[in-house]
Amino acid sequence: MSHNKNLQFDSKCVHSGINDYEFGPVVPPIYQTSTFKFESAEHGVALFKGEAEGYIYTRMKNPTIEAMENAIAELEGGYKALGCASGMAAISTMFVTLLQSGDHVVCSKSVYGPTMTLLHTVLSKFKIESTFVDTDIAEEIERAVKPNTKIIYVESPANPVIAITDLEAAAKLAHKNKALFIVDNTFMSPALQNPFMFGADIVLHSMTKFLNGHADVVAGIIVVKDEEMYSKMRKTLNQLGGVIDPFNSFLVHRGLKTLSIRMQRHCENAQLIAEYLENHPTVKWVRYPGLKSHPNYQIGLKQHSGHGGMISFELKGGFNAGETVMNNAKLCKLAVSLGGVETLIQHPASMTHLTMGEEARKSAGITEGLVRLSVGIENVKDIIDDLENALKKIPEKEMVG
Ligand code: LCS
Repeated sequence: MSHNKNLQFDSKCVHSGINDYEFGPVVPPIYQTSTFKFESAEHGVALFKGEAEGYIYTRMKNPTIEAMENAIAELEGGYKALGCASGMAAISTMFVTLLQSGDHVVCSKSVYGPTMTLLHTVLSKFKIESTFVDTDIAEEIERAVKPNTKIIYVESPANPVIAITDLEAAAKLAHKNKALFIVDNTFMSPALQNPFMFGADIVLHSMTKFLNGHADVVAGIIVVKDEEMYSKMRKTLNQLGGVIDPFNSFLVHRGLKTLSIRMQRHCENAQLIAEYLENHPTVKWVRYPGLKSHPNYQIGLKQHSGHGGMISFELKGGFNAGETVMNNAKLCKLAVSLGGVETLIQHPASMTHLTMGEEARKSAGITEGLVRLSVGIENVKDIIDDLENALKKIPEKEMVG
């Protein structure tokens, strides 16, 4: 990895994690094998004892997976990374590794629905408590911290309300209370934000999104800062078993090569679309980190180098108007997920954030009329034309609200 250290970020996207392989391929081969042959019984024992370097079984380690993990660790500025079968596998493996019965978690009120549901339903069975607060207000985190708080967990920007948490302030609060600060960096990707620079202890991603970028893989990753954490996390992942497979790793690694230029286009398009929506007569409000109307616009400038591809907005006509737009958009596909090259539109209250329940949604600011756009890399004119056509279909009586 070290020869890439001095490269610029976009060059690292192309070259990180690539080793020398037999026959000299320029990309890592797909080692589509579940298991690896030992040279002898003694060699097998040495591998299991950790006295020899090598591969045993793909759930434990695989060269294709390792190549992708090393690339992402390098892009995030971490020590090592652990490829998981999904973003949720990464999140649950992280929580199970770090928490025990009696511990407490402070989590953003606005997070991907199943992350909140995991804490509420699965981890609560093991007597792990959680408090959900507006982590974009640092005082709220401070008020929620208790002597048994072990983790402060945030998404920034958060899914789906695009709330921005001051990462440096949250990290300081966590460390003052001997808790770990964990950041889900899915919405930004390492091309735009490196939470380790602001004090994060662990960075997670759903690689299903921008890292892979092509809407053809479900995967996740945990990036850690040192060997002690890596080894703890690897042991748990090995027991829980939610590892990524070699083919998906290959696809993610391929996607990474264009991460930098994709993110650049996502940002350019989303900025223009957010400004277009903010000035549209049918739109009540727009949340995008690149709009000065964002309450934490200044904090965003401090911690990310681009404003990303995710926009939320509410129409004056509320849910009914939103439904009209979603049903009439053609280029913007009506689908959940995000971060791919194609523009997607969806309704969090009835889709991605349904399991959170109405009360938790209300408290997180996920209004019934909120529409979420994952802006793709198409020509921005085509995306705006598509939205304009769909917005035109809103009946006159629903234009005001
Ligand atoms: N973290 C964030 C911020 C996410 O947006 C998602 C998925 C996850 C974690 C979980 O990752 P997965 O297991 O799906 O790879 N977000 C989704 C969304 O907003 N729509 O569909 C999935």
